[in-house]
Amino acid sequence: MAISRKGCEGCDGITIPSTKEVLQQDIAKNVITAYDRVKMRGMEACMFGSTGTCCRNCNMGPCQIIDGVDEMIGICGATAETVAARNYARTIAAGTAAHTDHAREMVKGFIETAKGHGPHEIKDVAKLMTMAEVFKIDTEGKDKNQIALEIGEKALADFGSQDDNPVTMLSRAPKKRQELWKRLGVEPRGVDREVVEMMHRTHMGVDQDYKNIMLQASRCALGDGWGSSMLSTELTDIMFGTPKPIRAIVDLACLRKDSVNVAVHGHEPLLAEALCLAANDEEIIKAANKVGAKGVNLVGVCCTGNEILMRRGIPVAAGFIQQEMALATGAVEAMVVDVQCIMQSVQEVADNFHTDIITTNYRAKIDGATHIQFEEETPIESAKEILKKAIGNFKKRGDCFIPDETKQDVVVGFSHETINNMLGGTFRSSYRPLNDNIINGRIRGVAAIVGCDNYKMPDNHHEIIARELIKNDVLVLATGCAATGLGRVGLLTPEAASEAGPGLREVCETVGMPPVLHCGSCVDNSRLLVATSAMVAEGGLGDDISDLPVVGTAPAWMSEKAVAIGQYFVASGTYVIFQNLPLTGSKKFQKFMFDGMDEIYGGRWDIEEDPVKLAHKMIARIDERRAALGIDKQRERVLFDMEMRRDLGTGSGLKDAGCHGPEK
Ligand code: SF4
Ligand code: MSK
Repeated sequence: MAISRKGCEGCDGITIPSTKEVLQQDIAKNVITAYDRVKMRGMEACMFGSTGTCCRNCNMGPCQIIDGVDEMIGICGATAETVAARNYARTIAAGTAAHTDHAREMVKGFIETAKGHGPHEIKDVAKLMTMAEVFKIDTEGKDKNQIALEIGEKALADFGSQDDNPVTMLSRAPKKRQELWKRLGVEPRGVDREVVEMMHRTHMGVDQDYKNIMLQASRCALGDGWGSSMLSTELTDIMFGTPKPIRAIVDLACLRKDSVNVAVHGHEPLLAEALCLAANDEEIIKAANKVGAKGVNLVGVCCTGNEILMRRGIPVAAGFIQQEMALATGAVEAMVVDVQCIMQSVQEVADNFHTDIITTNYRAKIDGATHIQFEEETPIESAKEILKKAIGNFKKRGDCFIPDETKQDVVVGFSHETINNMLGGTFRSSYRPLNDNIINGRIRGVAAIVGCDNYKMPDNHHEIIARELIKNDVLVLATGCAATGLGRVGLLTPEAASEAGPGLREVCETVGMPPVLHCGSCVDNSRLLVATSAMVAEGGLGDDISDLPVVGTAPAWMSEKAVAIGQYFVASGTYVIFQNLPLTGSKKFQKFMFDGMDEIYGGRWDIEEDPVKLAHKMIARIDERRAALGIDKQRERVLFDMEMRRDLGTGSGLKDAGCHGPEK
């Protein structure tokens, strides 16, 4: 592409200081970013594609459907609602497939670890025992590896199961929810099977009833959330450790001038964990020293970044929206990628510098990049080969610019277990204090802000929504690139509690926790399913997830995975709101996804472009749920005496992790 940037030309609409700083540098003047490509396209996105009514499922089309216009239905007679539902369902199937293929690799890695192969070990024995119970494995007289092997084999069977039994983890949902799924016939069976059936049913001439299509779409999405994603999260925790609160830093400032910078980008923590181990190996440190570097500085990008941030405190340099910017600093010797959310443009940006893009997974190659296959049987050897290639680039580094001022502290590591211990204490871990604080109104409700960044929208929408929510006493749980963005603006620190409403602030300051809790990567949204089930089990907030004052959003979604995540939350009984969705091209389908879903699942989709209004729609739903539970009155008398403050509980271990709230 032949355009060259002058200063921060094209920076309008960008609010991220480090991005702006990098783009203003001379070294970045030839770097074309996705921001530029959005502008260079010079045309609006296709109306039919954006609203869900473009069908290209057979070669009589493509057909662009206009709702309500008889001449503008499909050649085959497909209506706007059929086409919109089919497209939506296929998006969910694609998102589920991505999570599922990722999860399968993690389960296979877990089995290898259980067999004693490779560098990893069974770290979290308590969680191993919890999973043994879920999988109904007799643990008597067996060592941890034996138990892990049995869990791994049963977990692997959940992907390809051909019988009609539901996936194992579904039993963790509240009983009432399980019964509903059974009645509706949406209990996911083998996860792979649900994706295949979804693709079949949306093939030309098969399922042509939008409500029936969406039943299978829910089943497929539930197979993602309660099946593959949950397996991935739980077994990864057992292998690499369940996250605990840890301090770290985010933003491009975590790159180092004096070290070989290796950015690890993608999703699967097997590669990233191996790189972490190899980076501290004496042979690698010596090789780095030999070229004049202090060592290898590993930094994360996207959800791989979140995985190693949560467990090891390794800094995250960039979320999705800054992947090109990390390279444009000129300070990265190699960007090592595996699967999902890696833009092809990273190669073009890297071509301006000394940087190697190293692909590592046979599924995901990029034209022009170097491929070094990550061998799961010999992970450390693969990781060392990759790092040696990066070290070899260090002396070739030319001018570079690291925006040092933008370094941001964060406290991360809020797994379901952490939240459980945080308010209840290590020795009496329970969701009781969280439920009580919701009942007494100090915490108005819980909102998940998850998912991607998107170049089509201003990059501060996560921040606007989060600030509005915490100001109104809503505790925010964040995952994925949304969490990285919220970290970049300082909301993942206990000090951010000063911006919260009085009730939430009191809870955060007493416990020493941030008002926005980083719960992990995009597969880790399954942690939120476990947390909501635990809240129901604790009692006092109804007997199903749909009774809880809990809502979710992935406002700036980009990936198909976000729609799969949204659908599994809706089908689990949660209100989910995005800034846009490809369903507005059919009035009937949209009404069904909003009101129809609510009638069936007690959870629904919604759309609101304006971030402040979006936050207030979430709050309105929380208040509606509070009123239905009869706890809306409590919010009016949030008085804190010393005894009540003590009741909040301080046995979280958070203070030990250095997470003190502001001194009183
Ligand atoms: Fe057109 Fe029907 Fe073919 Fe879709 S399936 S492209 S609506 S003819
Ligand atoms: S990486 S799926 S941009 S959250 Fe999980 Fe970020 Fe969305 Fe990819």
